[in-house]
Amino acid sequence: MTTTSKAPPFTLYEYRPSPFCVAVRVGLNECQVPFTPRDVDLTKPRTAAFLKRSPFGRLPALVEHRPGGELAIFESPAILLFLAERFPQSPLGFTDLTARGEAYSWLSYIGTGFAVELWTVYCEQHVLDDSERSPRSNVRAKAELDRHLDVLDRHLARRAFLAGDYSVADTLATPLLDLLEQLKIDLDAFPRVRSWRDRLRERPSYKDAWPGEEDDE
Ligand SMILES: N[C@@H](CCC(=O)N[C@@H](CS)C(=O)NCC(=O)O)C(=O)O
Repeated sequence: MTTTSKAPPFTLYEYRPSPFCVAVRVGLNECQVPFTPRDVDLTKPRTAAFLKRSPFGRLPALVEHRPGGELAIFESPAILLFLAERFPQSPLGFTDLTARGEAYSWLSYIGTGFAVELWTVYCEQHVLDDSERSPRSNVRAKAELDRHLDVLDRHLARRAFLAGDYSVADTLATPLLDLLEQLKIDLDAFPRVRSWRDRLRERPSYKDAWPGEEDDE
């Protein structure tokens, strides 16, 4: 990655542990784009300036500083698609219309299907209090997540990545797959999902998304 003394043209507003923010860091690294990270404290009210960039106050938001002003993009799938278009020669760029169509489908599924199933199980285990939690809904949420993992496992029997070559869909999935470990979901029954996750973790873009944190326990 080339560096200059000028401030990088991109600023990433983020909450570091968020998988959606990690996905954007991975995407920026895939494109070899230098950026300035700006942590936003989720416990504090958002500033008016931030809400102009991310109207719902959520993270991540990516800002490209341009001579005539700035372009702000929110929602991690939209940011990744923007990077794919902005840096077409990068691994995120699409080779043809088929690759583009398949990547759109899988990106959409990961952002609205897989992420939601994971979040439901996460809430059952870590967010809801005892009065809201029920063993039945936990079992139901886990069974639904298992069904998704089974479909993914069968899909990955024929390909190394979700949409053929590595794409934005894999970028978004990378940190979400880390959550499976936090949720103690055993991947023995889904060996292709496990090897896909391991392939994604081996990418320098993922390793570089955690500067200085690799050795943390
Ligand atoms: N669909 C959004 C989800 C972003 C999201 O939920 N971000 C969380 C952090 S993980 C957030 O900003 N929460 C604070 C809030 O909703 O006010 C994306 O993909 O960017």
